[in-house]
Amino acid sequence: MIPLRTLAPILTSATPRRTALAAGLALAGLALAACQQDITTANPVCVAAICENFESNQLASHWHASNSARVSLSKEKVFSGRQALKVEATGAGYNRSYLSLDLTPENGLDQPREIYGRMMMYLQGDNALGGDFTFLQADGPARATSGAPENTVVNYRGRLDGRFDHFMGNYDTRIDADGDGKTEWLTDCWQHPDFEYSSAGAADNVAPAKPYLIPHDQWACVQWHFNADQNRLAFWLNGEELSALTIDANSGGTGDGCIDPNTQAGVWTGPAYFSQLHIGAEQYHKTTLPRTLYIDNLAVGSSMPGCDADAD
Ligand SMILES: [Ca+2]
Ligand SMILES: [Ca+2]
Repeated sequence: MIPLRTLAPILTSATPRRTALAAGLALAGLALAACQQDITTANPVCVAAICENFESNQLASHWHASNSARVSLSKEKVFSGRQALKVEATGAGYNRSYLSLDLTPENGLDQPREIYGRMMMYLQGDNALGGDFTFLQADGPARATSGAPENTVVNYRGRLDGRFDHFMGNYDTRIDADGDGKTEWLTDCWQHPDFEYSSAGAADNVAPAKPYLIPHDQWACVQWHFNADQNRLAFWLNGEELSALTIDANSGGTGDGCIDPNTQAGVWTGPAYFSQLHIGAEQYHKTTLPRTLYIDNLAVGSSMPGCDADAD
């Protein structure tokens, strides 16, 4: 088997360069155009532990697609090269269209307790505001000290909230030993930017600040930092830190709320380590509509891959 990192030679990685990012994103049109023109001549080397640009003829065997019909390589939209990952969420209740990777030494990371990541994401505008979904998840086994039952899986998630299609953080814990479809260790916590929403009508609605809105019909750079030891989640969108979403010691380890705030006292307790990474779409609610997104240029490692790394 060819190691994944050798399949994706066009990515580069860099420590965070906020100024460079901001400048690069101010020139996003230029950068995107440059990337979409001809990457075959680009020759930067991806130095992140995990890199994937989706250019191979088929998904490498270490990637596990939850369903090959809705998680596929596509030439319809690309950020780099000739292909990207196409994800089609069906709407109308729970469905999962994930591409998953075990975080093992063979795949570039050995059960890390801290990961940084970057991916380019293109959310189609069709069915905008059509319910929420997770597009990024890292998970692993609960720490024994959390009090969670054995075999509980802890999920750190980057998620879209369909009220404004804005970025939100989500924490969940899953154990269903009795097989009734319900977790026996319920948390399901959320963290949002400021907004006002009334189901009575849009007139009173106040959307989150623009940096928190996930753009439609264009590529956006999503970055994240998860630290299990520090109970930390942090996100960036198009190079801007989404500081209102950060969960860490400064936030008291908690977010805006949880379905059951008593479990773990609402603290987003990290897993013992991250054992899997998932990208794609997972929807939950009956009212969700079908959504299509594309993902390209994934990089994950022990330092932050930049948004502008591929703009040459
Ligand atoms: Ca590509
Ligand atoms: Ca159960």
